[in-house]
Amino acid sequence: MRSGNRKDPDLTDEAAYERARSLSRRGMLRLSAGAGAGLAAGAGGALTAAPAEAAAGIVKPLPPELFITHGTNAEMRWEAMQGQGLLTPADRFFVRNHGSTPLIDARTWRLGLWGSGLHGSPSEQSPVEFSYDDLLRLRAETITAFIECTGNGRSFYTSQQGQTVSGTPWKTGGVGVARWRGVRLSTVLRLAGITREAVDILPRGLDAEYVDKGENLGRVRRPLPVSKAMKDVLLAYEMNGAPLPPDHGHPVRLVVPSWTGIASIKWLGDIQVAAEPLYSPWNTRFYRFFGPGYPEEGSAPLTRTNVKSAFELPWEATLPAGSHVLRGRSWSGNGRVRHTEVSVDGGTTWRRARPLDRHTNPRGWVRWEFPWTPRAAGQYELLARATDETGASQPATAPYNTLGYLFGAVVRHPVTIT
Ligand SMILES: Nc1nc2c(c(=O)[nH]1)N[C@H]1C(S)=C(S)[C@@H](COP(=O)(O)O)O[C@H]1N2
Ligand SMILES: [Mo]
Repeated sequence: MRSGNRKDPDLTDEAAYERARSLSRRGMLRLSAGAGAGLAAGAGGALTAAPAEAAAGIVKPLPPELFITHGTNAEMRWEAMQGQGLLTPADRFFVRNHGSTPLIDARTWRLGLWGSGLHGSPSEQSPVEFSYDDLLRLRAETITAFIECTGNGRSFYTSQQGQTVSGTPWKTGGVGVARWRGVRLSTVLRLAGITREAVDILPRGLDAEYVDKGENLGRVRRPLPVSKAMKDVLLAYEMNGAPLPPDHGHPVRLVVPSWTGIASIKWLGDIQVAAEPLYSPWNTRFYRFFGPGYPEEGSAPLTRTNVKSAFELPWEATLPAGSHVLRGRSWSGNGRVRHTEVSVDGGTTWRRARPLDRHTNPRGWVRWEFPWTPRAAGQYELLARATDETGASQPATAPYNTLGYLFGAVVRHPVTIT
């Protein structure tokens, strides 16, 4: 146990971490000075930009029957999960890129770890390094986990609630579940010499610096508390049994189970490990709740995702009259999904859907089905509402926040019966 006479809150405790992050903006700016956006010299490796012709900077094909594209991002169409098992195949896994997918050569790539939270405080210029082969030689671990964008469902703030929010107008396809194989981040942090004083890490991607409305915010990076980093985070080099594809972070990405997608930094280049709290625009100006009811500097940084559900149907769907078995999935950053209810009459009556999987993975999703014989041709709205192991459920409306994060309300799926 750490000695109890520190004046600062113990930031290795998740709750204390969240409270401490609700600092004044001035406090954050002061603390973030020096944790700058410089390049990781010594980390990195050969790096070339994806060809400009590649659709929206994404390397893999984006057939319109599998994806809806939004600028540099592509969301999965939910009918693409019809007939699939528990995993989302890589060819239809959503892509959320701040810029273009970089093409990185695993043979010259190095992961660099540095900072005041490591023994000897190695500098950014001479970090503790791991090659791809170094990581392959360490004990491998496999986890099945979803990655979900914090903005998944954002478009429903507008279409269902009439609210204006900024950001990519995702429907519910900004989520996927994969089998990730790699090395535990805790193993690498221990090998690099993490100290008992370390409170935060700052993983940083090798994609291009992110320019937001003319302002260069540096490379994509988001602080992660040591408490989470040491718990269940993976340095992943495989996705669904194959080397990580370029768009999903080749050669190595973080997989931070149950937390908002931004935590799972792709194309990982270096990790700062610090004995003091770290800040970046990705935990100060983005990925917090802003708006009425929130402090000016926003809520604490968002961590776990909320409970959601989706039907494996096109948006919008057209079905012939007769009997159907509707299928869908539910998932939650809080843990296991207990059950899902479906309404075919706009939310007046609800009945439990039948679960398809006996064992539920707290970091994955559950599949369910629901028989439905519509009485007449016409327009319907199908609703699905899941409840997770903490008792959290999906309300009729989601509390507003200006950036449209964590839309957790019931989605009204339009279906026409012909
Ligand atoms: N380096 C880097 N890492 C990143 C991002 C990025 O743009 N650059 N996007 C983040 C966001 S917002 C999400 S939701 C997930 C998406 O992962 P995927 O593209 O593999 O689905 O990656 C995260 N990691
Ligand atoms: Mo995201």
